[in-house]
Amino acid sequence: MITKTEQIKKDITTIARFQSKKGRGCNRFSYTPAFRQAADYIAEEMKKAGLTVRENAVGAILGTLQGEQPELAPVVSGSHLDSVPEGGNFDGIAGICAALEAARAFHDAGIRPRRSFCCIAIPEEEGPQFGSGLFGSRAMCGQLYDDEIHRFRNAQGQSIAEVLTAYGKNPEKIASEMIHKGDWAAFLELHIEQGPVLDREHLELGIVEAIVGLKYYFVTIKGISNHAGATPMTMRADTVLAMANAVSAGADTALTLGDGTVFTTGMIQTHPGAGNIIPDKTVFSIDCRSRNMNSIETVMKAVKASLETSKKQNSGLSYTIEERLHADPVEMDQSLQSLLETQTQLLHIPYKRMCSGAGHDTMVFNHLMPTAMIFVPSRDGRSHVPEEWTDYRYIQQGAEVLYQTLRHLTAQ
Ligand code: HGY
Ligand code: MN
Ligand code: MN
Repeated sequence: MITKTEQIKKDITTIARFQSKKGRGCNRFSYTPAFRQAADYIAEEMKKAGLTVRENAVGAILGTLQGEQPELAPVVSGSHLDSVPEGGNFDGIAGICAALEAARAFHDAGIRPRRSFCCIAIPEEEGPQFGSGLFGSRAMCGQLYDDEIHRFRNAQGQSIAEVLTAYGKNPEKIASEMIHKGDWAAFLELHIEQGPVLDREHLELGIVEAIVGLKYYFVTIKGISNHAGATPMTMRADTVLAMANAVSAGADTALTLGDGTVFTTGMIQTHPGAGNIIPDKTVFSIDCRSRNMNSIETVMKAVKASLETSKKQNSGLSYTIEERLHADPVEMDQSLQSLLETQTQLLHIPYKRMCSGAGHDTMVFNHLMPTAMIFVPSRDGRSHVPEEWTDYRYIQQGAEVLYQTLRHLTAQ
């Protein structure tokens, strides 16, 4: 094996030190000073591995090992550098470090590939900061919503454009730097599974066949605030009650479909937010995912029907639903999967082909090029929590499969 576990461990534990705020788990939010430190560390390591490094208009770090025929489209590998609040140290980072270790392997072996190899660290994949997700890759692929960089704002009310500018970027350059079909030959991403499958089946690697589709919404319900004690139940326009009915309708429908569709409400804001005041405004998130987009439509129909019923039963209530992220389900490239499988078998790594329930930047790049993903096990299937853990040995094995596959692809 060329790739080194100790080096991967050093990279991951070093990057884990860069935190945007104190608290449980990993808190590294795009475009904060901690994010800058992590980006600078990765850029330095890329340079040491002989890569030419640049940073693009959305703050992605791209390190390129120039091939003998630089006119050929590069093969790209990497993942995201940001974390969820109170997340883990492996989500995204494992994929960046695996791609970085592959670059070191090329360098240490003195290999100049025919086609360039590019290692990338992508910003703002997670989404909680600006209430969306996959921002870095969507910006690079021209998949932003109209005026998203000015409309989507953080908890301090700052737009993405304002935060990017404060980070030293020029958001107006995003459009001119977009990648198009043919610009990259392929995108491969190593990522922790974030679910229980590999861990439960004592396997050490997953070859992803497909990534589920997802829709993300903010629902705003407006009602009438009043005294919690003196207002009879029959005289209320209680926005939390309407939310509770809508969330139950969505979750019950997902469960009843029984096709793996999932429904989550992870963000709830009430106004004015005092325990003895009936809230006159509730904003909550809906994250719905499925391999079958019709199932997501069915779930959202049930949510809307519930909100309509609440509104009919109570003229004091009104609501709006805003779409914040849409990503179609995608299939991974068959020939890339076969290449990964061959390398995995050559290394005698116990593996299986599987579907990803989590979303990834790969699903964005998939619209413009062949893509593939390598999964490594999540202990106890946990992720997006401080307990997130993946043995470094598994990441190194995955990095070796990635490297051998990149060797093959960059020789074509
Ligand atoms: O939510 C997701 O699936 C990813 O972790 N952003
Ligand atoms: Mn991730
Ligand atoms: Mn994540």
